Amino acid sequence: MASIQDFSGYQPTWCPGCGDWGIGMAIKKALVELNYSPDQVAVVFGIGCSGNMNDFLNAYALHSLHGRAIPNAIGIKLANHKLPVIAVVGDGDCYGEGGNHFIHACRGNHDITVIVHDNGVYGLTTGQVAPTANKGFKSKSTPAGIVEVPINPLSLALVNGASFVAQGFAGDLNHLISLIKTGICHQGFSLINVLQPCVTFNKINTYQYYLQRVYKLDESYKKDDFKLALEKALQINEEKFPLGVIYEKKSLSYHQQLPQLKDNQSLIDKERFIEYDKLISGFI
Ligand SMILES: Cc1ncc(C[n+]2csc(CCOP(=O)(O)OP(=O)(O)O)c2C)c(N)n1
Ligand code: SF4
Ligand SMILES: [Mg+2]
Repeated sequence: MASIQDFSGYQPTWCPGCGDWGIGMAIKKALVELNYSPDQVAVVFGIGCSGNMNDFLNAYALHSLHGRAIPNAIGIKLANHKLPVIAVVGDGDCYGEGGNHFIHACRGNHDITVIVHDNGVYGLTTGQVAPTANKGFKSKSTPAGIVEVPINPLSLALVNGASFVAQGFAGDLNHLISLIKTGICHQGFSLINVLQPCVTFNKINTYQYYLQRVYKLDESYKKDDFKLALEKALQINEEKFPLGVIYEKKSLSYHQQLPQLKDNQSLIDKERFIEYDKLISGFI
């Protein structure tokens, strides 16, 4: 069985106290507890402090372009659908620059797990405003306060057809590990939006801020009730943050409906894809 050490790459360079430390550890622990070894999972990273985890996590990894982690993750999944595929992204990356990809991954029910570091800022580029920041948030790029209203990631995913929507907190490791494990095991698109304090550039959404506003959904919560899920998602707008699986439904994922994969043989194992030169010879 693999250990945390097997999944560990270089020593992280995140600021001391950053929520990314908790998320990084939660991902490693979830993979260990699911009994994977580093060669049995693919992880695609966006660009950002979140994306820097590419160097700190040992697995089959791809450090993609800013905003383009999701289409790369989908490509990997379609080529080798038996491999669990995770995308680790920032809120700027996923809901800003790559917002279009996020919407289409939800409606396609692509079987990937998207873990978003929701910190309200562009951390790596030193604190410009991200689309999850509250209206009026002052940053280097919005010295007078941001004019737009924030994106609500949970409701965005829900109304676009995501079959698994969850929210975690970087300050609650055990709960986050369990959410990540459930998300990876879910068949279809899974979003785990993680509230992540950026201790350097966001002095509003701190650990204290979240500790006063998060609450856990209890056992009696009905995860398959879409209207209730939407209600919970909209609570974010009132600065109340439900933690847990907000919505979960069973439905066929994208690759399960592809005629090319009906025989369940991975594309990379099919004869015509092995002879790649032959495949492209007609185009050159
Ligand atoms: C196409 C493109 N645009 C802009 C950048 C510059 N850039 C790098 S990281 C980043 C912001 C990252 O913010 P976020 O996705 O929220 O991640 P965080 O650093 O907060 O984890 C930007 C704008 C880039 N690398 N590529
Ligand atoms: S800048 Fe913010 S998000 Fe980036 S490592 Fe530092 S605390 Fe974390
Ligand atoms: Mg960010």
